[in-house]
Parts: sequence; structure tokens; C-alpha cells
Amino acid sequence: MKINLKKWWHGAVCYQIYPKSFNDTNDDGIGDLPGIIDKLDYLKELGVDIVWLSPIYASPLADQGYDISDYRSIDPRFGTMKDMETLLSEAHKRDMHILMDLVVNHCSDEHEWFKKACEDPEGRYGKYFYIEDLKDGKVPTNWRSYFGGSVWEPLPGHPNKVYLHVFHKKQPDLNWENPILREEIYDMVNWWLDKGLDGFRLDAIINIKKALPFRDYETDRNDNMAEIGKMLHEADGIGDFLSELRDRCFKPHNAFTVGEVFNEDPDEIPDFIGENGYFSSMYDFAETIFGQSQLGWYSNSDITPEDYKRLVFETQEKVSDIGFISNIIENHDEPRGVNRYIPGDNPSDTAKKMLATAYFFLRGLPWIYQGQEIGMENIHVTSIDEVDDISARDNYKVALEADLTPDEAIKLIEKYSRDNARTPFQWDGSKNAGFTKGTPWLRVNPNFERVNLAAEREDPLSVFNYYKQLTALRKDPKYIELFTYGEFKPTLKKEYNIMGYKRELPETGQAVLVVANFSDFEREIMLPEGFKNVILCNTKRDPAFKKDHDRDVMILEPFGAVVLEKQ
Ligand code: TEU
Ligand code: CA
Repeated sequence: MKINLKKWWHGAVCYQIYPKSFNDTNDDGIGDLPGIIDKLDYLKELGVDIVWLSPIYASPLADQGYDISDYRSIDPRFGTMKDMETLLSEAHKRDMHILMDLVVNHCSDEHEWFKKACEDPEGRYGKYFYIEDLKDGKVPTNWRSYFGGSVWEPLPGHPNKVYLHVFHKKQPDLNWENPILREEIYDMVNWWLDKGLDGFRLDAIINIKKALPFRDYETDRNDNMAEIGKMLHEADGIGDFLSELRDRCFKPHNAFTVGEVFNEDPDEIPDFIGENGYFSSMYDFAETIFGQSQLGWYSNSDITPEDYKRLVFETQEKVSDIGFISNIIENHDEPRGVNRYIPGDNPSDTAKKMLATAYFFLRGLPWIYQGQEIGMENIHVTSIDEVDDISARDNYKVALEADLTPDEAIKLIEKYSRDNARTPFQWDGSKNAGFTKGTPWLRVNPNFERVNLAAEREDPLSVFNYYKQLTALRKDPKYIELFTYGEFKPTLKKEYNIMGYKRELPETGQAVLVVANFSDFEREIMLPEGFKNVILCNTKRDPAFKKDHDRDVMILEPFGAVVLEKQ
């Protein structure tokens, strides 16, 4: 069968690796590049085409690699440049593509550029950053950094000067207004692409444009500071930077790029991911950020299946055929999707497969975050000492300041900590889940005896074997055009806790209906006409069908999910 994909990546299945926690080959407790190379066949078997690596550049790891001290070298803890080259060539042999994380809103305070800026704030490198004078002892603005506290930090060696960091103080922001800095970045990006790298995920990219001149915003907590979002909302003109980056780097290399974009307006979607967009794709974070409070995690609200469905449908409708949105249920900054989106405390394998079905066939690119494919779950936390994530540690403090008891604060950490996604991959039932023979840098989830790849391989009904079915169906020559280009039509909208949608190719009339039951009891669903042919189902038995007057009714098990083809 001839498959007409307009771009090579349109029908791709994508996978995120968090290298530190993926696979350790030298037993230092830290995952590494040789460990990734060893697992390329595994990823191929899973049906993965594009792999994004969270940062592996030289870094003090203050924010786990999102603080880069040398963009052109690999941190020895992750391996060598030779390993990286081997990874690229081994991936390409398997027709797989590798993306690195492009972290250019900030670098590390241990980067050469920042060290030189401290030596001579008025010189060339001082202008790579936002360095300001204190005025009457006061910092320039009242912005609160994402990880807590002021965004302004005294410049080492210069008591009257401060530098800007919207994330951690070890992550000074780069000044994109400076054309010389931009040239440095483009050189570096092109250097990697010339090496054969296939593209990038663009970290925190929306932060590179600041609203200037600096000013205070309305405070939103009793720390008398204002969240960064208010400033970003006012910052105009990021498009100039992003178009330049696209034209100077991505386009000439035909690179694949995916943006971490949080705050786009619906009318900006074409600029970001349209025909000549800044990026190939960007993530849909509507579900991720739902319920987040300005006050901190302690004041967040939960997401219900009805919220989830509404938000997903909104994104699908607003993106429509403009471009390819990237669909996720989790990443390295989020709790595990199965704990966030499935109602109840202990998600069953059936429920995990239901959630997977619900998002996998949406229009756009399906992404799997490492461990998601075996149903990895959040980890229990008993004390703040067990927590690595700097964001969680800050939120713990904020919660205590808001008068939560330590127990209540720990419950929050358990729910939202970024550590949840960062515990080592559970390869098998042996010590440390087969991740390392040394001491893992972050503790292994004790549920590994139940949730691990080796055990799931043996079980035809496992979450892992189901993910293989998902990727195989999406890429089946018979369906790939339908899932890649087919229209998205929300269906069964009024069925409470049921997510239903059609994918349809108007030219051929080919259509499927995806139905996912987010309730823990059986449901009878009145079907639109013609959809009776089950092509995928997450339960042992296919759903039963019956007639109600003239209409077809499907009986879906608790947390059942099904893909039906139109006859
Ligand atoms: O994240 C950017 C970002 O905005 C999130 O960190 C967000 O603030 C957080 O998820 C709220 O829970 C990127 C990376 O994905 C993250 O790991 C880094 O810490 C951050 O940038 C700084 O580079
Ligand atoms: Ca290692």
C-alpha cells in the first residue's frame, strides 16, 4: 500500500528519555548514553521513531542538566562525545531520530560566559546576561522565580549588581536582545545539527523574550512578589527571535523541533506550528497546567475526567489542521499520568490502557515518556529528605508557610513532585529494578516487583504489550493516513466520564471511533451508525453489542476502551 506522508515525521511515535534515570551501564547509579544505545532495539520494538533526550551536556546538575556549563560537550557522568556520535549513528541505522534538549533561556552560572561576565560585567560577556545595578539597595523588579524567591541574585564579586534568573539562581538568563549572544546560540545549534543530530526540544522557550523596560507587577502572594507569567504576558516580539532561529538553524537543516510552549494565544498557533511555523510541533499543556494555582501546589485543584475531555477537545479543535500538536500524559516535570488522570487511588492495568487509548489516537504526535509504556506510577514520600526535585522542595516550604502541617505538605509533594517521573526505569524484578548494580541516584519505586518490563513481556495483557499494539495500529499502513491526517470529531460529548471521538478521512470515508470509559463501572453507550468493527480493545473480551430499538449499543467494561472502525 502506498503511504502518502507529507513529511517524514507526520506519522511518527515519539519517546522522551530522562537519561539520568533510564539505564546505567557503569554502575555509578546514573543512567548513561551507552545505556541508551543498549536499549535502542527495545525502543524500536516499542514502535518509536523519534527520541528526545533530556539534557546530557556538561552541567553541575543543579536542575538536573537544565543548567548547562558547556553546550558543546557531554557531561562525563552521561558518557563521551564518542558515545553521542555512536548513539546518532546507531539510531539512524534503525531509522530512528534523536533530539536533544535545547536549553537556551539560561545557562549555568558555571558556564564560561557567566564566569567572564562576573569578571567584567561591562565587557562582552556581561552583555550576554541581564545584569543590573541595585537602586537604593533595591532589586529592579518584584518578580518571583519559578523555583521560589526573587529572580534577582547578587552578581558574585559585585555587591551592587544583580543578575536575572527566572528559574534557579544557578540558571542565569541569557540576554536574547543581544545579537552577539544570538549568534553564539545559532553557531552552537548548527554545530550539533551538522553533526547529524535530527532536531531539538526547545526548553522553556517562551521565557526568552522579556517585557522591557523592567517594571513591577501586581503582587500575588504575601511574599510581595509577582509570578513571571504576568511579565511574559506583556512581552511582545518573541516571534522575531524564533523566526531567526528557524531560518538560521532549523530550516537549512530540515530539523524536527518541538517547543515547550505554555502561553500561546489561539491566534498564534499558525505562527508556532503552521506551514512556516517556528517549530515542527509543540506540546499541548492545557491538561498539564489545569488546576495550577498562583499560590503554589497547596492550593491546586484536581482534574476530573470531564475537565480532561473538555481541554483535550478544545486543543484539538483550535489546532485542527493548522499543524501537529504533541500529545502527552506526562513528562519529567509532572507526576505520572496514570495517577493524575485516572480517578481513584490505585490505577489498574485496564485503566492505564484506557488512558493510553484516549490520548494516543488524537490528532497530532503521540509521545510516550519513559516508563509510561509499562505503567510506572508515582512514588510514596514519607519525608522531605527523600526529595531531590528543587521545585518540590520549594513548594514544601511554601505549603508550610501557608500553615499546612508537615504531613499535609508531604502529601502534596507525593502528588506533584517532579521526582515522580524521575525514579529509575523498572527493567526487571532484580535489585534496583535492573537499572543499576550500584546505588541509584534517586530511589527506585518499590512497586517494581509488580511493575517491570521483564514481567510485562510475559503477560499478553500487560500495559507494555498494549502500548506495542497502540503504536502498531497507529502506524499500520491501512490506518496511518487516517490517524495522521484524519479530521477529529468529538462524539458522545454528553456521556459523563466517557471520552469519545471520531477520526475521519472525508476523501475516502474511512473512519474510526475511539471510546474510553473513565468510570469504574460498566457503561452502555449508544453508538453512531456503522461503528461495530473492533480493531483494538483494552479488555480481555471485546465489548458486547446489543440493539436498542434501531440503534447499536455497546457495553463497555469499567475503564474499558475501544477503537471501532466504520464498516
Ligand atoms: O520547564 C519549564 C517550566 O516552565 C517548568 O519547569 C514548570 O515551571 C514546572 O514544570 C512547573 O511544575 C523546563 C524543563 O522542562 C524543566 O525540567 C526545567 O527545570 C526548566 O525548564 C528550567 O530549564
Ligand atoms: Ca552510569
